[in-house]
Amino acid sequence: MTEGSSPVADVDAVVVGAGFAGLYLLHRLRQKGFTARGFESGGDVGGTWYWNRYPGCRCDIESVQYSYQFSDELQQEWTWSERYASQPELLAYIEHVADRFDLRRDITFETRVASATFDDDTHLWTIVTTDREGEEETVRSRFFLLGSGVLSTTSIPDFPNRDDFEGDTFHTGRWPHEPVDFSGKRVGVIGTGSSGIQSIPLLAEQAEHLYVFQRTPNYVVPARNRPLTADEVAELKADYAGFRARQWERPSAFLFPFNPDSALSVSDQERFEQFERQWDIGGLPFLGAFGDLLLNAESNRLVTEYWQAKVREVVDDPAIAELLIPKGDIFGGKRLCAGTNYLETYNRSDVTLVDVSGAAEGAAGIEYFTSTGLQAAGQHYELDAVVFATGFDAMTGSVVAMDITGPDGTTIKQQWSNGADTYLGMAVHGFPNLFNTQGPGGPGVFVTMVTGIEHQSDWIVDCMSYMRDSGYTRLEATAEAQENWVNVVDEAAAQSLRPKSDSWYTGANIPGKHQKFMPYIGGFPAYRQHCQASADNDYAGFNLS
Ligand code: NA7
Repeated sequence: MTEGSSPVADVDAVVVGAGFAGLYLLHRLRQKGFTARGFESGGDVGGTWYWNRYPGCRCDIESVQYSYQFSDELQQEWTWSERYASQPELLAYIEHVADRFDLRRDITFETRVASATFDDDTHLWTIVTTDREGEEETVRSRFFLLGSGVLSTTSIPDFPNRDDFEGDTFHTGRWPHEPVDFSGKRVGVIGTGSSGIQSIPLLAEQAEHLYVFQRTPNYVVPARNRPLTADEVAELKADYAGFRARQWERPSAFLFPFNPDSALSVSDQERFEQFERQWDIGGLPFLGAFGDLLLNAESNRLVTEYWQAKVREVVDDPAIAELLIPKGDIFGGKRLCAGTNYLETYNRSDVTLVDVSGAAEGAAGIEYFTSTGLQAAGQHYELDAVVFATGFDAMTGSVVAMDITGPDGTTIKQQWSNGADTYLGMAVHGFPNLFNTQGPGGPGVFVTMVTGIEHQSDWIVDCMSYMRDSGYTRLEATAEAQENWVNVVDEAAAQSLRPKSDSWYTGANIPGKHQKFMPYIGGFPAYRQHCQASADNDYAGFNLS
């Protein structure tokens, strides 16, 4: 730029992240003739599946559904080997997509977006990135598109003296690329969410002794992962389009046996048999046993009762079984966990479950670390390694980590400190020409992620095309449209029992974070209608200029 001239855009869009969302955005932008640059802090594509390499890591949604559908050639040439793909297979798939559509050439790896500032004179974002060596680059872009991840900003609680520990430490969401050998080691795992539940059985197989420090037990059902048969794959590939169409009509964009009846509408015996059928299917589809498990407190109590009996059946020691049963929490309020040999692992003599809830008399949870282990519930545990399976600053963490400043000087971090309000889950009043994917106010994790990503990305790039065709250079969600959308999101949440649970959906897992149930849970078909209605009405809810 020469002095005095107004800056020009380097690209039409900057895309943050090279996971499922970032990659598809880049592909779609290219298809529609937009120029784009992607920035990714990791060393390669993959997002969640690049970072989460812990033992046992796999998807809890069936792979044939948790995959792209924009290209039938891709669907036909890729064959999933298991019902729930493991992390290596998912990563191989994403790498294949990146190669097949030549997406890496637009992406700068090992580079973070540090800041983005919108200039209201030029209608451009000035984006500053920092690479691993601290080198900065500035890019001017018309649009700023975020695919930075729902569960990508790891969280490790601030345990006293944590740095004193001289053994090895790991976070499940930042697992090393080299294999880690825990043989002969005393290993502590902190956290019993999905990541803990997937990794604990495999860590137990390796470690000399495994100590699981559990603050809150979680509901877990058997995943029942298995290889896909050749017949299943052939049947799917013969009508992938029909399968996808049916998927799109489900509230979660996830096909599984679903019984719409109330759990209260059948006899005790019929209810038990239905729970048994769904238990045998395994995984998250267990929640499809009855239509009102998450709507009606009595139905939820009945499924909880069924589940508790299963725990007592599987776990040999009655005292351990009681510790593994959540006290008073909604069944499925937190994301239901799908495990393999999880409960059974507590029958091993080389696994100790330590209650760090602080509930026992005189106990105070994890008190502090020492050079050789940690002090918890009044006792010192000597450890060689600690695995933090302590989760993420979900949904907003990766967005507020960037210094994103709107035209009035407000940062998105400041604006979201009292609640992450959005319009349609993609736009934020005060932040023109910015679109987020899978963020607060969107269906996010309540629809099959990859399907939701494709839908939002298509909508975003269509909106950009509309602006290009109409000569608009600035778009901003109106305050009124955003307020109305927040009400739609809140009303949908109010129908469900889920917000009653403290979870990462509500921000409760991060001390000091504003607490509110963030996702839109009105269902994928309803969400698509809302998005379509805006598009059909010249992007109603936005000011365009
Ligand atoms: P989660 O589900 O947020 O689980 C984190 C776990 O870490 C959970 O058991 C927490 O207990 C525990 N935790 C957090 N802080 C502490 C402290 N201070 N002391 C003891 N224990 C603690 O994260 P995941 O990675 O397992 O799963 C996230 C999502 O990824 C999952 O839902 C799937 O969608 C995929 P708490 O319940 O807070 O008492």
